[in-house]
Amino acid sequence: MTTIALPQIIIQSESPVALAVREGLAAHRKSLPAWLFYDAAGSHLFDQITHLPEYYLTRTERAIFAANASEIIEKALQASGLSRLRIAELGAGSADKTRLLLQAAIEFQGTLFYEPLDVSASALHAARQRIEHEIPGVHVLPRVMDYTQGLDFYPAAAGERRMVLYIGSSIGNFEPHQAARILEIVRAGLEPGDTLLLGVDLQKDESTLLAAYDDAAGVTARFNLNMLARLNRELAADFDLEAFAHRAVWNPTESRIEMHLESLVAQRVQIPALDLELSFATGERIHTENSYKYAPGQVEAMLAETGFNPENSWTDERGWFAVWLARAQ
Ligand code: AVI
Repeated sequence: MTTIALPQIIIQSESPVALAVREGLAAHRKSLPAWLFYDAAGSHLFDQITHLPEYYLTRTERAIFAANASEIIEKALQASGLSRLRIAELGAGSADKTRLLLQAAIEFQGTLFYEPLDVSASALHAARQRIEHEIPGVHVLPRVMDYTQGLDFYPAAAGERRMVLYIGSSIGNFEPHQAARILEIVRAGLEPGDTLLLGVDLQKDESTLLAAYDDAAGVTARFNLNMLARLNRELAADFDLEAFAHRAVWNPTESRIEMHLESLVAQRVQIPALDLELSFATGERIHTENSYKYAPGQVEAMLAETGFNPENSWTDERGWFAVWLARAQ
């Protein structure tokens, strides 16, 4: 009897985490993408960051909404010729500050459809339960989606205008060309007259910025180092967290805070799941995040270039953070 040897097909498929780590750490200048921060432990640490005294961003944006939510909703409806809003939110997460806007919209129109979009189904589920419980009249329609790859909203009903929230300065974590691309994606999902509410952290003195990204209690350091802890957990890597230090640096040329993890000694690290051995020199860094700080004119130019008319903006008394209401042209 003849035996026929069948060709062996080996399918190699790496997870998004494995692919990102291989690409970032095998490079000459080592880096890891900022989305790797947000596993369960990292999301919890980020939540702690938002309550730190030095991290002014969340508190300042919330104060802008607390003072101006009704006016924001009124302006979004104005000039639209339509009488009702439906609100979508990109990267909604816990949707905490959003409540102020949802509450204001309910006061105008009694009921509201709210479509939070996020990559985390569990964060969306929790936000839905909380919001429907806390703000009667809001119907939450969660969508699990990576908005950087494209957008797909539920259709608006007749007489409804859409308002998309992109708040928290999330746009600041993208390179300016990627940020513009995201605004183009949002614009493509809107009808003329719909609006975008964009929250952006502004340029300010270096010491305020450095303190916000290197707090005295060390929470941001733990957030940054959690990225290595995550690789230890998920890829069986052997990063020694004591042998790396958190560094926050202001880059004035690019107008951004950079976060890095600096190797404190010459060392080797194994990542068995990737069959990878890395070597680090003393002082060598892994670049983990950029957080761009914009001037108001730059934001308005980017909005105009991507098909929006920046109609109104609100800021705090120190001019540290600003929120734009921009209408799709
Ligand atoms: C989510 N993002 C707007 C934060 C920021 O300020 O860039 C992430 C962060 N990184 C360190 N602290 C907070």
